[in-house]
Amino acid sequence: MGDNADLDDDNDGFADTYEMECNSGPLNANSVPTDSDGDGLCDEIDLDNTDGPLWQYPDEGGSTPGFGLISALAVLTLAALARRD
Ligand SMILES: [Ca+2]
Ligand SMILES: [Ca+2]
Ligand SMILES: [Ca+2]
Ligand SMILES: [Ca+2]
Repeated sequence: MGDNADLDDDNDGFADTYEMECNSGPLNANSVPTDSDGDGLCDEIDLDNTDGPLWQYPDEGGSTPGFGLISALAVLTLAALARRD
């Protein structure tokens, strides 16, 4: 497969686009993204590098039960705060 069509040019298991986002080398199999908390997202795009492998924010591509409720409450809180001004 040519490099243009290959999503993982160095075959280290991380896609080229992901490696670029994570500041690791997409053409160097020895250069892989750093994932401090092991949740599958490299530190560069992980919103919290210390929250452990079982937690991913929805923004990180995972799904977290209950987050919909939390975010709804956050929106309501922000709206309430905004109205106070
Ligand atoms: Ca790669
Ligand atoms: Ca690499
Ligand atoms: Ca991580
Ligand atoms: Ca994380």
